[in-house]
Amino acid sequence: MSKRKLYPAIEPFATHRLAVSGLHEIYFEEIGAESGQPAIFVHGGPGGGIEPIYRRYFDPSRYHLVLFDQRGCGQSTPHACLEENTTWDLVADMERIREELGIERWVVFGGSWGSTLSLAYAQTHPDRVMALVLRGIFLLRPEEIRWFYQEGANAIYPDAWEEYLAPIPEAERGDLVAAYYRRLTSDDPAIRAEAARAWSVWEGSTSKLLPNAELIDRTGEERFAEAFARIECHYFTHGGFFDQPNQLLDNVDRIRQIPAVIVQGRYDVVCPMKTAWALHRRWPEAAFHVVPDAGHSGTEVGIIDRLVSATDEFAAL
Ligand code: STX
Repeated sequence: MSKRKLYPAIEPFATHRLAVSGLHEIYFEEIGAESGQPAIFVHGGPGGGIEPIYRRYFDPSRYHLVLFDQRGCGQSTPHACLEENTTWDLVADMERIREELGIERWVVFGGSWGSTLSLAYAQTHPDRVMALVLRGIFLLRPEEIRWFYQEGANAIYPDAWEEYLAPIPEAERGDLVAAYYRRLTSDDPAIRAEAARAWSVWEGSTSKLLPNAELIDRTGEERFAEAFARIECHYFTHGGFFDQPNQLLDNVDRIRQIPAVIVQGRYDVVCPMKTAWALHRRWPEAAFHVVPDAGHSGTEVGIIDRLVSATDEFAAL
C-alpha cells in the first residue's frame, strides 16, 4: 500500500495572542474546519516553536487544529525567557487555550518533547483528552539526557560531537549540561550565542536518519538557537520540573483508557527506542508502531505515514 503523505500547505483561519502571565504572551493559530474534530499540536524542544509544515498532519476538512508556540519561543514573547517557564506552566497554558476556544475535549498530538508535554497534560487533565498521538518518545529521565548530551549518541556521531564539545573547555566536560547552562545564561551575548548555536546544531545534525542540510541550517540560526538551546537546557537542568524521574511512566494508569498511537523510528538517536519500548510495556493498550527505516524527525517518510494514518483514524471518534 502506498504511504500516507502530509496534507497540502494551508494558512490559519485565525491567529491569536494570549497573555498567560504578567510576563508571557503566547501565540496560537487555528487551522481547518471550525466545526471539525478539535486537536492540538504540541511542538518539540522545549523551545522549538511551530512550523508551517506541522499544520499538515491533519485533514483540514475534518479537523479543527490548534497550534501554539510554547512560552519563550516562536512568536511567543518574551523570546527565550526562562522565568515562569516550566512544564506545569505549559500544561496550564494548554488549558487556557482550550477554554478560550470553547473546546471541551481534543486530540493531543506531540513528538519528542511534544510527547513529553502531551503525556504531562493528559495525566493532569485526562478528561480533556479524546485521543493521543505520540511520536519519538521522550520522558526526560536522567538516562535520556545523559545519552544525548553526555555519553552515548557521541558514539554514533563523533564528527558532529566535536562541534558540540568545542565551546566547552576540557576541565568542564565532566558535566556538559551544567557547562552549557552556565554559558546559555551568561551575561555576555557572544558567549550565549556561541553556546546556543553549538547545542542546537548538535540536535539538528542527529535528528534525521540521513543528514539534512536544511535542518542543520535552521537549527543554527541565531534566533531559533537562542530559544531552543536556552529553554531545552533550562528544562533539562531542572529534571523537566517533574517530582520524580519516572513520573510519566508511573502515572500511565491515569490515561490507559484513552485511545492512543505511539510511533517510533528504529534509528532515533535523539530519543532512542528504549524509551518508547518502556512506555509500550507500561501501556499495552496503546497501538505501537516502530518505523524500521526512520530516525527521530517527524518528517521521515515512514513516520508521516503512521502519524497521518493515526489522525485520520481519530478524526471520526
Ligand atoms: N529534544 C527533542 C525534541 O523535542 C531533546 C526535538 N528534537 N529535534 C527537534 O526537537 C527539532 C526538530 C525542533 C530540531
